[in-house]
Amino acid sequence: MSAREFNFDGLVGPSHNYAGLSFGNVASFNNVKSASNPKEAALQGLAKMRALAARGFAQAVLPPQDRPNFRLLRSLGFTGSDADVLARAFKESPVILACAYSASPMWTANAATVSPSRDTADGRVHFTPANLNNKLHRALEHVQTSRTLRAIFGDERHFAVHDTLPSTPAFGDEGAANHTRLGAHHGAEAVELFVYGRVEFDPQAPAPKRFPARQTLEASQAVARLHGLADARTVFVQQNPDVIDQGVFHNDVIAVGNADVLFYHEQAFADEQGALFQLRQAMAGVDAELTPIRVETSMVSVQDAVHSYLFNSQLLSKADGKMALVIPQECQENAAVARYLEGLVASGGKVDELIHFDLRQSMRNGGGPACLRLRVALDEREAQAMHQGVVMTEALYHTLVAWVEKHYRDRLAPQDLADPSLAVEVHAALEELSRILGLPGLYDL
Ligand code: SUG
Repeated sequence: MSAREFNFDGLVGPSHNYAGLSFGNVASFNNVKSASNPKEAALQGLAKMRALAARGFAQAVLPPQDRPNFRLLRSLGFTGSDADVLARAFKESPVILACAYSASPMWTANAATVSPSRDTADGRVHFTPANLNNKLHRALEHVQTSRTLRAIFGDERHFAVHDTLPSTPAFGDEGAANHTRLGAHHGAEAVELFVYGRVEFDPQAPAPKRFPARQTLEASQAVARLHGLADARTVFVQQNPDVIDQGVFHNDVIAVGNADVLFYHEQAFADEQGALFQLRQAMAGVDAELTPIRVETSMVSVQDAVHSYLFNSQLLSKADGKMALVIPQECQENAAVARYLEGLVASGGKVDELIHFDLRQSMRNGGGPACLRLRVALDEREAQAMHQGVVMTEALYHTLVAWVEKHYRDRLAPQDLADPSLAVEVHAALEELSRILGLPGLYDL
């Protein structure tokens, strides 16, 4: 049966701000404490969704999460009324308050790992929400993410939403940002590639020295087991620890796959030749041939890749068999990257089109086009079985733009997180959003 790849983009929440919470993520660190514009951030994300939906790509939206997370604040000893909790947290630990307020669920590539039904033993689509346990602000996400995925993919004849892995360093799991499928096309059986940063139970295995490796081999293996993936069609490869130390905190900052194409930087993997060999062998088993697009350091340095987010792009299959590369506008502002891209589309290869977006608000926290989307390949029956209210249409786009215009602020500075009315505004916005999306009870408000 044919299948389409839906991109579920995260709708940026009303508390989007720059708190410098992600050690190892260069952009997050560099923009700490600058003022954000949540309204602009949400509109930039919606513009991307609308444009891609209008081009005929299957597009849906994942809603933001309730913030601040009062459960976290209360569990850490901030007591009293909601206003008291906020005031005390701001005074005693503004960084914890920022964690409770983070709009990080917008980066839905980290929401879960998804295996389409063609790959799994029981023929259902499997989801494992990521525990994101490397960072406090992100470790909060999986509770609502699980609830949201179960609301959208509730039909157990077609979908299985697993519990997250144990939230402990051995099972650090960052979801689809370290996972991709390679095969002939979206509807075909494919090889699932898991890229990990370190190995918990092998202290001899190479690991980064400066910045954390967020994904473990043990976590990737557990997800593959839970999803019932065949060994012969599952490949685990290690990310190059040196690039993690240069700011490549997820594999999707240095590589992206789509259908038979793997677009990657020559320094992406610890053992490039070994990775290609394993992939080619596994892909032979699904009658597909790998098309590598390898970018050399002499053309684009790791630093240029990290600053432009060249590889945090979406590779999208078009009806004519070619692919479009969805890039952030920063790629055109970087001379080496712009030159490389010009050559790429002129080369006569699979990628023959560039689609660029202004995603500056998200980019300033280290989130490019690919961070903002979770890929879910669905056949026609599965696409019908999921909740329909999240599918991006022209009508939904306009409704959401009006909703953003009504509820979002256009400036959030660090001290604004202490303002008790912000919490009230976020609540009101989400209550209305759950109605718009036809998901009553989505939040525990
Ligand atoms: O986890 N930034 C996110 C960016 C996630 C990007 N996702 C992918 N590469 N798939 C992170 O580092 C910054 C939040 C702050 O500093 O306020 C943040 O969480």
